[in-house]
Amino acid sequence: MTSQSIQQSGPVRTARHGDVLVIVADSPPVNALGAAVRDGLEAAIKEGVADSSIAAMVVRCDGRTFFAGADISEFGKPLRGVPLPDLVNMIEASPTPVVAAIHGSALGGGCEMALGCHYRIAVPSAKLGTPEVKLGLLPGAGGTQRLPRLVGTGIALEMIVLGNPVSAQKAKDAGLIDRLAGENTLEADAIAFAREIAGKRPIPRVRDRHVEADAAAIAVFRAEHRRKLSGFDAPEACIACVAAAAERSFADGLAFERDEFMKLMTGTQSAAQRHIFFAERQAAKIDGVDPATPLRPIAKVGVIGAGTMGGGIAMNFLSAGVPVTIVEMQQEALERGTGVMRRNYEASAAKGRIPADAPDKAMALLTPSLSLDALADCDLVIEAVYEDMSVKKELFGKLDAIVKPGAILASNTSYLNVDEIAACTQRPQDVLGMHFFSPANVMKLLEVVRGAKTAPDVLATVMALAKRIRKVAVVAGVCHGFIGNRMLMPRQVEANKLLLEGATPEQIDRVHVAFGMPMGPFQMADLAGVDIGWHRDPTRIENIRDALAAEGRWGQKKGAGFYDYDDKRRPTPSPRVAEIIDGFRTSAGTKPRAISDGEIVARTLYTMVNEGALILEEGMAQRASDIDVVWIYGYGWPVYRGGPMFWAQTEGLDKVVAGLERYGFPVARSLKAAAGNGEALK
Ligand code: T1G
Repeated sequence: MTSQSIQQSGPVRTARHGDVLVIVADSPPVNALGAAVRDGLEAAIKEGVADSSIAAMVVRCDGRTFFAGADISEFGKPLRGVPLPDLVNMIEASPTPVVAAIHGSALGGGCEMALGCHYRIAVPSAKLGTPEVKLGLLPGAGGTQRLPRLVGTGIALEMIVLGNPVSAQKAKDAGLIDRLAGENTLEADAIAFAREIAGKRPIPRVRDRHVEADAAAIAVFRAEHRRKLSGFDAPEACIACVAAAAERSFADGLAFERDEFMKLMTGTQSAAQRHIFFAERQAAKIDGVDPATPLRPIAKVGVIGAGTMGGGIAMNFLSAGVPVTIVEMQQEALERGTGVMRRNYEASAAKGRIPADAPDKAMALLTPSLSLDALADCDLVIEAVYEDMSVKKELFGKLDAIVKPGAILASNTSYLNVDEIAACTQRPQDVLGMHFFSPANVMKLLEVVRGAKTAPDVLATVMALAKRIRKVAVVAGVCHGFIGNRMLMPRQVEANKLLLEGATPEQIDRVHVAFGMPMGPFQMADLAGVDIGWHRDPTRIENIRDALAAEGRWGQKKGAGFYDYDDKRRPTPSPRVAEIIDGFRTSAGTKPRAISDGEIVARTLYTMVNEGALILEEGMAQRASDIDVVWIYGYGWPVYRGGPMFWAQTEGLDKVVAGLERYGFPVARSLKAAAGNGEALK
């Protein structure tokens, strides 16, 4: 059947296929439902309704995906165009049936658009979801009222409160879609389906369906996810809206949803979470490097060191289908490391997180070796050996002679000077840092450390590779600790000083956990290991950490660190640690005083912001939002606070500066200037 193009309204066009009107939106990159798209859709639907020869309509998108949601960049700005809820209601009220034809991801407002349609068809690879909660919001175009009516309270809670998409098959099984199309025949199948349902009456409207109240499902859901949702405003609002779908009329439910949506939209949490959404994507952009820079092909990766870090690093590439050669110096260490990797995969498979055959597939791509020569054909080699400059310098000298020209050499160092390491090779332009965070196969952050001589294409290649291995990469400059660990230092210094002045580990940790961090500085030390970075001389006791390490209080792994632990690793405040701290206070002649939570925040968190401002002044981070991304994805900073630099804005830079000055800290010039001018740190 030939089509006849009738109308183009901005990014939306229509084409008649006999008695079916196909409405096509084309608004790259993700067909976000911005004002022009909404107005175009409104015009197209009105055209179809007004034409009595049209028996049914199909709505679909060009490009890689169905509507991926409202246009987030429009939020916080004056509304233009037809509001999305009104558009969805208009479609649902149409006397001519409308079929949503879905490919890619129908997300947020896109899923709500589909719910307003009368039928839904999708290709098998499509996903449908309502991820608004990840932006600190809730589906605000009727999704909280329509989705429960279509799939029931239980699945609606999973989709709306956790924000995870479902596959087309799961959507079909749940009744969210009516039919699966051929992967490559969506439009034709949708037109055929439209003809099939064109004469059916009554036209099915989701709003006419009923959902039974299910308080038990809600109670079970809340209990199961309490920990993960704590601190966030949006999840509870989502749950209340899903409950309203069963308790109120559709109209009242919509009104309730609208009220709850506006409360969230105007709150700081959503602003923070939307900030991180864009910040994460902005971090992938490298200032001064053409996005079209040709990348070096990375077909094979070498990893040196099969310990915790090396094994975790290797797993990232194996999971992405990239062959890895992993090198250790001793057979026993090599076997232990590869054994840990396999067990990690098998544990994930046992939990259903990866397919049952994934462990074998991944490990089949791994080539263990005891010789650096095995790295000769690798396109990228990452070292994860002992954190010692002389060891790394010697290794890079050897690698320089072994690996092929054009291969990239990366160090996983957490602190050390990448330029010094690069200088041990004849190819400093091919050298950079790739700082993974432990456990490397789990943590999403990757600090990509740009050396003074790192070539632009090398940097662009590694930044692109990060996305391929599902990491969030941030460009860092060469300085001690780069971005994240550098900001950790003032926090650690002040936390230990506060102990000497009268605070306790549990008080400081409690303040940080109440702030939203997954754990406080001392809980983190016990988890990572109090002995990390210790000089290993038990007779040399210069600070509290040395004293703990000297008597074997190395943290959770030893059953004792800053806390005492039972056999289930549950922590309790340690009288022995209190004794040690008192000893240092006495030696220093310090009389312990009561310390307020506010002082702890100022001295451990404001100082981090101050260090972040210095990092920006020195060009060690490209932008303030990059620093936020580092702390969200590398250290678990609560996303609803938007990262340290965003949080400082919401706290008030003048308040941060006043706090720093009150406790005697030299305030970064840029921070003081921004506070004075009422501007944001860039
Ligand atoms: N609005 C505006 N821009 C968006 C966008 C959106 N919804 N989604 C993506 N972009 C931009 C993104 O910033 C990037 O821009 C480019 O598109 C490619 O994105 C009323 C209120 C769809 C799975 O939360 O999950 O609907 O950096 O790099 O990896 O109830 O984008 O190129 O300049 O992520 O292939 C709900 C968010 C909105 C979905 C594709 N929808 N997007 O992933 O590409 S709120 C969402 C995504 C809402 C209603 C409520 C992903 C993707 P640039 P990308 P990708």
